[in-house]
Amino acid sequence: MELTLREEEIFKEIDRTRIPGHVAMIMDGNGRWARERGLPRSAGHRQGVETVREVVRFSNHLGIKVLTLFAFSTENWRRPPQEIDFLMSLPEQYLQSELPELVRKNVRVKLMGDPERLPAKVKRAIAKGLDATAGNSGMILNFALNYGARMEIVRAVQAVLEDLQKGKIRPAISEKSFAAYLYTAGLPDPDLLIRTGGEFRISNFLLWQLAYSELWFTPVYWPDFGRVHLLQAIRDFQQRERRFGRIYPEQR
Ligand code: V07
Repeated sequence: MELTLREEEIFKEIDRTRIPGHVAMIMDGNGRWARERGLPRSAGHRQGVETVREVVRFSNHLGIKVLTLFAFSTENWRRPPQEIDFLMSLPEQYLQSELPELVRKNVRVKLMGDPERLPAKVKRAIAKGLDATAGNSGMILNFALNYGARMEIVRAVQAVLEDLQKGKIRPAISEKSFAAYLYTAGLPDPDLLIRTGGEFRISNFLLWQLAYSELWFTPVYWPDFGRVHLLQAIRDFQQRERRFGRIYPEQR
């Protein structure tokens, strides 16, 4: 993969043996990106999909094992119907163009969130993506779609109660046994959360799983997010990690 000079510069500062295993992203700023250009919000979302293509490719290239992208929250249903319609065309659009490459590059597509409310065409497109990549063993590309962390936790508790009532489990729960009821069962917790678009919030994303994650925020709007920014985030992540738990960082 050909890197620009600026990308190369940051890449040199990165320890390739300590790439974060799981990176999660809140892809914010599409609407503002569009408004500042006098374009409809849909133009921002369309450009946002371009960024997803680029980020997925580059994450895989860097050796990231799990990439989790917050595509649509349970709160996003409050947006105008026209915008929701457009957003709901994006999973199909993305998979239509990218699925062959994902299959070829051994990427496994996963979904987290409640599929119930999703339009049938979205469910079909995603089922096809899950199916076509189910046997892949490389990077896991995890799309959070109709996802909300509190809902995830409440559903997990409901499932625990159900298993308890059926006599499948004893009335005891640990962090580990509880985590098995979350959408992320079997996946490592995110090492790094990236949020674009300038807000400093978690916005009901992965509340349980982010307990020990490094958080990285940038004012850059998602459509403008690129390889340079991902490299910066990873470099900063590694510098923070090197200080982790140490009293005197200058003593090596
Ligand atoms: C969406 C593009 C990225 C910026 C944030 C909002 C708009 C990719 C997907 C997607 C989802 C599932 C899947 C394959 C692709 C997507 C929505 C919005 C709803 F299996 N981007 N993207 N889905 N945006």
